[in-house]
This record gives sequence, structure tokens and C-alpha cells, in this order.
Amino acid sequence: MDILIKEIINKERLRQENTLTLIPSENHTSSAVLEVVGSCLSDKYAEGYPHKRYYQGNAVMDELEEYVQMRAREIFDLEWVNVQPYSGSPANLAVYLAVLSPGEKVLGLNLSSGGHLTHGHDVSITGKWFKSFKFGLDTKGFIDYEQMERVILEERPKLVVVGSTSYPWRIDWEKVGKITSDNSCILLADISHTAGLIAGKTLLSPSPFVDVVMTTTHKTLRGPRGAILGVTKRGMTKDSELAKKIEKAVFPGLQGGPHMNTIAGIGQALYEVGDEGYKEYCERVLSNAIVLSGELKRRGFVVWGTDTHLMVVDVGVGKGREVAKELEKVGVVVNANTIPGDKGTPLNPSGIRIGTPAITTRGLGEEEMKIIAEVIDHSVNRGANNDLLDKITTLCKKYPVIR
Ligand code: DSN
Repeated sequence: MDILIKEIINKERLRQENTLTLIPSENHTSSAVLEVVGSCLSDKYAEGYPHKRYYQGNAVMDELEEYVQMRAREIFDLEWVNVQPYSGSPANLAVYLAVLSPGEKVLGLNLSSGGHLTHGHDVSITGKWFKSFKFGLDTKGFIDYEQMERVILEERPKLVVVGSTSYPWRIDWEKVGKITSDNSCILLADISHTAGLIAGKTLLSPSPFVDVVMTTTHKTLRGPRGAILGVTKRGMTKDSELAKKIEKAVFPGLQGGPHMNTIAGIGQALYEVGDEGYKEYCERVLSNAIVLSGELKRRGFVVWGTDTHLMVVDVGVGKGREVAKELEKVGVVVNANTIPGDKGTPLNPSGIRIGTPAITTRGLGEEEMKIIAEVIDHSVNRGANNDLLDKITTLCKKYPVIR
């Protein structure tokens, strides 16, 4: 192996082991997932779909893809799935391509309210090539469902995207489902952040209430970096051609050969949903987040959230990035994030986003959340110091990343 690459991998492994990952979209995969992703499956071109490939030698790949599709359909209660998207952004874009023509209307959650770039933000192709409308939050920091309904009635978007990247509360899928129940629009649920908790049945599945489901596979789900797209029974009823349109949009519309090693890794992660202990992992992700947000509030922080795996903490106007850097010095890895009504800038927002999936995978529990809250409090208010670093190092040693 290239000695430099080997050293880099080793440095990153040590970084992960010696710090606590509190970025809510990151996690630690099992050694089985890593092994599968690094296997000979990486060598095979399999453009097309099972039994409709453009290359010979794909009987084994057909078997693999159909097997992973079956698991994904069952776990997420979907009528049809596609496991080929390279990641969340191309997966969302495939739905736009399937449902909209350039210039047609889409509605999504504002970036500053916790939405994602691919939900129609101006700098994304989804906001540049399509006419994008937004909904936001009410005065209490919850999704403003009335505003969502009002914009739908006024603008009649053909696609409504509901999901988030930093919105910390559960989404009322039943309510969103009712608002979008007629055939004038397709409702896409982007469950990238919560998919693992939905798979574990700790959070409610949106599938009965929405038309299309998209999830990345590497966040709470603990798989490799990839994505799954699915059409629900409701989606099939609204448009019997929807699955076919999305299938064509993924390949040949947007992608070439699927990454079969990643698809197998997704299959492995879905298999692990059945592991003894998976349900407990999901419940502890939530209880850890609730305890951590409670402890931070008790210490005087203004915290947005939570009843999910993540929260956003107000650290002062424009100070998110500075605070995230200070926390990294004591081994606490978070990212700067906007808070509702942020008076900072997108580059220098006023919050930090914190999530519990990766530290829960390592085994940390409620007592450790209290220590993390103390370290965050002291680092933010008095600056990083060696005592704080020692506290985090002790936790890292006690709860190693198990591969
Ligand atoms: N980058 C992901 C996240 O951190 O939530 C979303 O794409």
C-alpha cells in the first residue's frame, strides 16, 4: 500500500478514536460494512438494473442488488426501491428530474430553518433550474405547517420536499401527508438524518403518509456513504409511472455504473438493523440527545431542540465557527450551524449543531452526556484547557471505536 495513504488512514483512525464525533450526520460503521465496501465488488461495472445490464458477467450483481432492494423495501415499508444513488444530493436530484421540468415549482424548508441545499436553495441546481418556494418556522421554532399549506395552495408546486439537515424536532408526517394528499403534487420525504431510527422503529416511518422517500445511508443508519430512493403505496397510487420515472432519472438520467461495493455495504447495514442491540442503540441515541440538550439548557444555553438525535446551540452572534474550533481543541467535534433567525452570516453563523449517533455507537450514555455538557460549557465560556481535554480523552479511552 502507498505508505502515505496508509499513514493518512492511520492518522484519521486515531483522530476518530481520540475525539468524540458529535456531528449528527456522522457515525462509526461496523467492520463488516468496511470489509464489504473494500471488497472485490468494487471492480465490477453493472450499468443498468438487475437482468437489464449493459455489461456481461453480472449474474452475481443481479443477485446482490435484488437482495439489498428486498431488505430496503421491507425495512422502510416501500413498494419499490432504488439502491443505486451515489449519495443524497444526486438522489434528491433524481426525484426532481422525474417529477419536474426545468422552471417548474418546488417547495422546501428554508436552509436557515434546518433544510438542505438540495431542497431548492438558490446556490443548488435545485434552486437554479427550478422555481423554488420556501416554508420556515413558527415563532416557537417548529415547522410552520400552516405556512407550508398556504404556499402549496397559492403556488401549486409539483414537488414538495420535507426533511432536514439541522431541524431538531420530529416532523409530523401525518399532517404533511394531509396537506399534500391531492394529486397536484408529489411529496418527497428526505429522511437522511433519521433513517436509522426509523429503521429501528424508534421514530415513526413517513411511508404511509408520503409519496417518495429518500435517505442517505451513512448517518443514523450506520452504513457506507450512499442513498436509497423509494416509492410508497401512496406514491404508486398517485402516479403509477412514478417508480419508472425515478428509475430512469437515476440511470441513465444522472448516473453511470452503480457502486456495487457500496450497495453491498448498504445491504450489510440493513442486515445490522436486525442485530440484537440495534433497537437499544436507537433509543439511546434519543435519550442521550434529550439528556445532553437538557444539561446544556440547565447550564444557561439557548438550545433549539430536541426530541430527535440532534440539537442546535446558540453560542452568540457569529460565533459558531470560533466555538467549534475551540471545542475541537478539547476533542469535541461539532459543526457551526445557523440558528433560527440568525443574525450572523452563513459563513459565520451563531450556533453549533450537536448530535449523538456516533457517541452512542461507541457506548456513551446519560452520565457521559453530563460530562460532555460540562466540557462544552467550560470551553465556550472560559476557553479550552488541558483539564477539559483530559476529560474527553478519558471518555474516548473508556469507549473505544469498535471495528
Ligand atoms: N452534510 C449533511 C449533514 O451534515 O447533515 C447533509 O448533506
